[in-house]
Amino acid sequence: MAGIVPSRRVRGTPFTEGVQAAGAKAYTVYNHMLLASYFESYEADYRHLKEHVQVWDVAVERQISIKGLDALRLMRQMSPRDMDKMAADQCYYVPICDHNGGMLNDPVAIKVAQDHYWLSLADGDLLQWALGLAVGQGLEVDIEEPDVSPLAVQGPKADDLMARLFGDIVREIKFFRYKRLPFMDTEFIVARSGWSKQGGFEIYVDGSDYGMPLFNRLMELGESLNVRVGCPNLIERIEGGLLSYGSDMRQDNTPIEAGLARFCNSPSEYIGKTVIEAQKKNGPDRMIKAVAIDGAGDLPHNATGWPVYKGDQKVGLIASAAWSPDFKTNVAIGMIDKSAFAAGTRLEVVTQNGTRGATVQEKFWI
Ligand code: THG
Repeated sequence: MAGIVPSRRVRGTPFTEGVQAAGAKAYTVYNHMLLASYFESYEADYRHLKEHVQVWDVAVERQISIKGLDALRLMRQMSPRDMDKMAADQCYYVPICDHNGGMLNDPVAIKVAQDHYWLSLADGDLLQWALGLAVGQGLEVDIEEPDVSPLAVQGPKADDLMARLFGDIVREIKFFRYKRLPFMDTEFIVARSGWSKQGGFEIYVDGSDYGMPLFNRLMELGESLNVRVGCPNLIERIEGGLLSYGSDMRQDNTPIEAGLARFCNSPSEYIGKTVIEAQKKNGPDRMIKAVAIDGAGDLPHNATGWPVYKGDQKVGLIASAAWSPDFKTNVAIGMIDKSAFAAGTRLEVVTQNGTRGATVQEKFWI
């Protein structure tokens, strides 16, 4: 494929200079911004991520800031998760839905203060939904996209690298909790989170000018830990069942279908609740499943989603698939109809390079 031309619409990030210099070989566009897809290769990046530590430019995880007297009220309306249980230093993975329970996004919510939340977005223009709800109801909140760009530090040596920069206090940060830690003349929210199952942190870099100084400092301090610039890895995230909004699930899926029922526990009258509660009770008609696809690791690129059949019946779609060097199979994420989603069910996956057998798995690999 040809290259991508950055512009005001297809934005670079505060770290793009570092990502370019590190030799990103391909980019995708996410929230109108550049996101690297791989550096050496998907497999080489994967191996390194699982053994060492990587610094990821995930500035594409844009924040919506919701601040003011009615911030909690708006969050209660938008979130199927019980926002009243959220601790002052907590982050919540929250599916956000329309009135039919259709997913609009699956951000990480960060409680910045009692009257201030950030929603760290997946790919989609959720700011317009939040603004519409606020303006339409005359809520007392300010809603904006602040100049905040997450930088992730992921991998088994993430604690060691982060401790070199911020001190041993980072080791005390619990999963999906944060601390405010100093850098230069400012401080950042540093959370134990990130889009891999290898462990690590996300630094919410508040102020673009701090981007490259922080990036360079991490690369310097991590040299003896074999740090590399990386990015969310297709293979590792499929093994871990980390869903990609827009690919694995969309507005025509509910969070129950997406396997996110455990995040739908709010007692408030949030938007989409009727449909979501009914599906929790009766079970969804289709669901996200781990699927192992037969054959060698020579699947073509999956740009459109591959239809899945059981006999001559179309029973679903696979939007994410990759060869897993560790599990020695093609790992995939499918949205599969109830008639075919029991573990062990044999399926046929139609790729642009031919049809492959596949098996529904009990659970994801990691
Ligand atoms: N971090 C931040 N923002 C993000 C992402 C992130 N925005 C975009 C995208 N990722 C949103 N999607 C997800 C999907 C999964 C998770 C986080 C964000 C995730 N899930 C854990 C899991 O499934 O194992 C568990 C979450 C939990 O138990 O609360 O981490 O990565 N800032």
